[in-house]
Amino acid sequence: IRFITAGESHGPCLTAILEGFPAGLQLDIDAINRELARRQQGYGRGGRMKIEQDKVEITAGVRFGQTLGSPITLTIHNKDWANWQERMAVSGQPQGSPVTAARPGHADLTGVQKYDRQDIRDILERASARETAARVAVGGVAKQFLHGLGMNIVSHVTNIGGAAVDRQDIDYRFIANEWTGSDLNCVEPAVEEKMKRAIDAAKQRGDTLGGIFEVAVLNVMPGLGSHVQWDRRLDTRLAAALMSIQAIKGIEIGAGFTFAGLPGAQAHDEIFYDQSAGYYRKTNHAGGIEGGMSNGETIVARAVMKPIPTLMTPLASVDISSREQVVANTERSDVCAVSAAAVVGEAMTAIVVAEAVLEKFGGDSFGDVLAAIDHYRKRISR
Ligand code: EPS
Repeated sequence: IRFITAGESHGPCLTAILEGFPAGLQLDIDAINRELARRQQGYGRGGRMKIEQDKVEITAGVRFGQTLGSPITLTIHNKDWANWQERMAVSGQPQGSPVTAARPGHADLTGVQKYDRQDIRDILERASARETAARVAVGGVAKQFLHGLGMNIVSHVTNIGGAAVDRQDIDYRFIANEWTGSDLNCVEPAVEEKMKRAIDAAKQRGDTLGGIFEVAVLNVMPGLGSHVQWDRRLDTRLAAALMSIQAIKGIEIGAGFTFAGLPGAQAHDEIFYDQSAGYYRKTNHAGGIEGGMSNGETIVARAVMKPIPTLMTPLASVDISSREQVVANTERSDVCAVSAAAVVGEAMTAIVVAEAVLEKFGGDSFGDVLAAIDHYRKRISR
């Protein structure tokens, strides 16, 4: 499967086209909308989220609730467009004053240099993480496909501005089956309170915060991805997909950077066998991926998000038209969006895993995929 998105943050809509998706999947559009709503939540989001109530409109690839195997087109209308029609008009003369004070940490400066633009808005409109709404819609389709195969994708926030969950024994089944979520998607209420206070303090200073989220995939079959080529490794693709989310600066799989301090005897997950359970491990430092392939354990990846670069107490910068030293542009923005990024992380993970499933098991129809998986499971359990 492949997908691309289009759309500016304050343009009329965001659009995604998803191609290569099998026919015959019963699609629940309300479930996609619930994912979109989850992405909009989170303590520390800005005024924009009060304007938008993201809903997906599907205009291709689905008939009577079922996917057709043809490209699926997903559109999310921007309600805020009503307030930006002149400044974001497709035709006519430029309206409003251009943005010229580049924000450190944003695409602003390099974007205008690269694309030969004089108004930073020409760059920031597309660099904005608003684009991730389209990815969450695509991920909503991928998630339903994986659910149909018995897999589950969850996320939680482990760190915001240094307020961190230190528990190592996160129970992903609890998150998947019982947890109903919270304001910041953090499973420890006491830590979440600290996170909220950190966000409040940052807001008061006109500052922003980043953090870390974790994504897990449960009930994955072994053998997704491959050791035979660099770009077929599941961890390669998962890391790239998570890194592609705006403001993400680092990825870990399983024990990740803590491997640096572990001797081999403690680092690797010993293998056991049981008649009913088959092969299993008692630990999961590998994060469910060995040799670039899923090994049947829960896939665990973490991503760190830098603080949002739009500060209400702005940093030093340069005006791109006068070249004078100024302070950066201030815009209405979020103080912290890590819990939203976690939902985007689930979506990107779902897309990567769905792609790997379709590569391994082929199938133009959902029924073909199920049959191929059934055959494979029987073979590896012999
Ligand atoms: C964003 C700036 C803010 C955020 C936006 C991302 O938007 P605005 O400039 O309209 O206030 O709210 O996020 C979303 C709109 C969204 O849907 O997540 C930015 O500059 O990246």
